[in-house]
Amino acid sequence: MDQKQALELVKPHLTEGRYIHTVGVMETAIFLAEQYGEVRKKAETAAIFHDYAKYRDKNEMRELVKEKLECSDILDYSDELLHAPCGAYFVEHEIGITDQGILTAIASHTTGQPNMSLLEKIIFLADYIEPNRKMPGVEEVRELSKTNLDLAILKMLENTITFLVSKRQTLYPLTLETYNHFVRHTEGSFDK
Ligand code: DGI
Ligand code: FE
Ligand code: FE
Repeated sequence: MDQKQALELVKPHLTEGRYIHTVGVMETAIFLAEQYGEVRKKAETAAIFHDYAKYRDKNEMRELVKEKLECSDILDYSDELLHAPCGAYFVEHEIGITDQGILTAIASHTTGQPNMSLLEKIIFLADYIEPNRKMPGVEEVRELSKTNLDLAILKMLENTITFLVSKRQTLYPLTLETYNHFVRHTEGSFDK
């Protein structure tokens, strides 16, 4: 499947704005793949399909999580979390993508997880820093991404968690475990 075909497959599942975001994630992920030594095509495919389930029916996704996925704890947290693991499932079963590395990168793109692969890190970060994103602090993360993927991810997690706390949202434990991992893992690399 070439890039154009993949984009045509995802397009009907997205709004116009979300499609523009997806193209931004794709371009950013390809750039990061080339910089950090990931296979370009894997980054491209994972990025194109990362938000495949963004607008799926929430009840359909809840049922899928209950019956088929190993993350039923997400049902106690924000519905925003559903589209990542459910997206990986739908992309496998509806699009026919079988590469486990790509499927895992889609599944973990909202919360991250400790010990992410390079591909997972690239998709997690590209989703946050793609050119259409305007959240406060994004520019600092873009700058860090040029030199240190892990520090960029730590800053991004700080921003996301701070944002969620400011909205008094619950924090999914895996989001916090990811944050803890990157704090430990980058210790010593920040100028204090
Ligand atoms: O799908 P996108 O909008 O491109 O981005 P995303 O998949 O990273 O995130 C969707 C939302 O999920 C975003 O607003 C932040 C939120 N989120 C991430 N971790 C948590 C969370 N929301 C809650 N309530 N708890 C979390 O731990
Ligand atoms: Fe998403
Ligand atoms: Fe996204």
